[in-house]
Amino acid sequence: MMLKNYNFPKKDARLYMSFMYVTFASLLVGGLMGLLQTLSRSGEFQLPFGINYYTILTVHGVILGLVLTTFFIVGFQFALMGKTVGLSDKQRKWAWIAFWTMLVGTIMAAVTILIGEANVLYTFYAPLRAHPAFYIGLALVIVGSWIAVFTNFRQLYVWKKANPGQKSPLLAFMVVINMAMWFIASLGVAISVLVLFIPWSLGYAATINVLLSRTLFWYFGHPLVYFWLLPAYMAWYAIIPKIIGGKLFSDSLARMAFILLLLFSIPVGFHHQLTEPGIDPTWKFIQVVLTFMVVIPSLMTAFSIFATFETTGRRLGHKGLFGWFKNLPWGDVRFFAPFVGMVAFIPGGAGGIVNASHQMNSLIHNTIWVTGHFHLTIATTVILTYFGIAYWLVPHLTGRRLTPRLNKLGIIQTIIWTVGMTIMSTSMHIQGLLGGPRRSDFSNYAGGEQVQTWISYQLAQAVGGTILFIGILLMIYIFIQLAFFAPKGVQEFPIAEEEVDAEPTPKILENWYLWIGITIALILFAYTIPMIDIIKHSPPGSLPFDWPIGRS
Ligand code: HAS
Repeated sequence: MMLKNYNFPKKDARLYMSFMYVTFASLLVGGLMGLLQTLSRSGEFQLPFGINYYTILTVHGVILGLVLTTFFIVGFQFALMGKTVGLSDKQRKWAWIAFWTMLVGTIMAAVTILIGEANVLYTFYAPLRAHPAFYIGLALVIVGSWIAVFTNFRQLYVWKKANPGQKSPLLAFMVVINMAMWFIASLGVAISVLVLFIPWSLGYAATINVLLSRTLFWYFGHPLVYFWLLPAYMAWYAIIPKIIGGKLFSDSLARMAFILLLLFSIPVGFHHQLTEPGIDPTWKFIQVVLTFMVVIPSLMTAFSIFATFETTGRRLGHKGLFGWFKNLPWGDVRFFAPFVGMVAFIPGGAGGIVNASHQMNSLIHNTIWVTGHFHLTIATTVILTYFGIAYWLVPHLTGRRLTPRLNKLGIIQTIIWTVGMTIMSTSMHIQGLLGGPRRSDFSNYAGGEQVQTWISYQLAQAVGGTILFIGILLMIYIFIQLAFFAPKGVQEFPIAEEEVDAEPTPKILENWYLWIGITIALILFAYTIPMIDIIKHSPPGSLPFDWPIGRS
């Protein structure tokens, strides 16, 4: 049974909107920091009041990469669960507890960064050390998200009990996969924060095990990028087909792609550490192979989206080789913004494959190429899809309508974003290939010819960054309109249906014991021996406990 045709009760809508308010407030703050950064790196502008470059870089990364994403994802996923399997009073209470825990944690971390006590960037690599409140704040954000995880699990469980033998709604299944991945992955960062960083920042431990902390971070850090991506895939698989007037391409294929992402997204963290000493090259190689496995579900996604576009267009009667393409709803921002996101993922994904290719990684690692890569993936593919979702989700929650004027502004916003990001990300990729380092502001230092060449690319990035900031202001305007001022009305919550003659989905795809079991087995295979090695060879005093095997 699907509950999608009922409108959310006010109590539920208020909950989901609270997550959206934090999302768009974060967009404004984080975006402003991005603008300041690109201006500062252009060499044409000095940061006012002696503000430290690393303070704004940390605010930018933490607020956009960790806060905006997590609040949007948790809020959107709660809305999807509410729509497909329902939300009880008790579950709503837990969802609010999740929200407030995450918000308190965010405020704690944000304050420490803003007062300059946590210039440690969003990866908070040791031996950079922040105020303990920064790590405690991050731990609270994670704990809050875990409350959301178990509430979502419970929502599906209760629905299953009430609907014995029925397959779960596709979107609810996808949410549970994403939350299972998030929970398993965030255990790594939680251990690192609780066992290594907090005791060290409080002064209880004299030193910290740098390699162990980085390894635990990247055990979490790569699935983190899929935690951002999967809600976009939810929209591509199960929402966009409805918007373009079509049906689900294949329920089974969509579930299989999500399962593969769960299996292969975690045991691959070493591809961020390919240049690091202390990890046996054999294990790096194994994780590179697993990284290539995680590309497969994205290729499946590309295939099935193309197929959805074509079959829908042909069914609607559009003739010729490309008639189906020409007649896609280009004027509908709910489709147009995510579509541009999909196109950006073609070079974004190709760049990821370059990064993952062991030898090529040594060319681009720690260069601004990597920054270019993630501005295409998270800051274009994912964010434009989130915007595409917000255009219908926000008015649906506030009982308003996406008017033709706001729709047009959304199209303009998407074009501004595309232009700004093309300039900024392309120049980052080129500067990276010329060896330009990431995370450094050398624009005020005299340098040779090479530094001058890098700075000329940074000037282009400032132009792109300024255009993007205009895009952010426009998006905030549209959000405020949709939240408070657009005319009252009914906005559809689009969920695609299956073909009437669709093949039944194999039951095995919902065998959670099997998939979680394989996930854990793969993680144990990819991490156990290298972790034992790392701990066994750690420097004296760098661990808060005695290691029974003894150091060599
Ligand atoms: Fe990545 C670094 C490898 C995907 C984000 N990545 C990063 C960092 C971030 C990030 C934030 O192996 C920096 C971390 C830091 O601060 O150090 N990445 C990959 C690989 C993939 C990948 C193999 N990354 C992402 C996604 C991200 C993201 C997604 C965010 C959401 N990445 C790396 C590696 C590094 C890295 C190394 C470390 C580099 C270093 O040395 O530091 C793959 O998942 C990509 C697979 C994707 C595809 C594309 C499929 C295309 C689709 C679109 C279809 C379009 C249609 C429309 C249908 C194969 C699905 C078309 C219509 C038309 C008409 C054209």
